[in-house]
Amino acid sequence: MSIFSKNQVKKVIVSADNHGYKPNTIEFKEGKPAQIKFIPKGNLGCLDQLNFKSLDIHDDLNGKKEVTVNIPTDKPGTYDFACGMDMFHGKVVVK
Ligand SMILES: [Cu+2]
Repeated sequence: MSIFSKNQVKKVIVSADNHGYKPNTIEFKEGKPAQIKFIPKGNLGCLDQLNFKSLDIHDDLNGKKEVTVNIPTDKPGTYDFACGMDMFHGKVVVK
């Protein structure tokens, strides 16, 4: 057993392009540190804006290699995210 395993951050890569987010549903375990790395690809259109309304996170993907979002896992819950025009959606489930 690694001494690092308990606090190791689980990272999930989500690609964003003008067709949406892949994957668009991400699950994390309650109590385990969690991050999503958004990787912008190609022409983003309105996906250049990333909004996690329930976490009050609003970020700009445009021109970036990656954008990391820390997900709180202290309690179970669902956090929706969306593009700048609220057309493309994804969700994060902590359980
Ligand atoms: Cu959009």
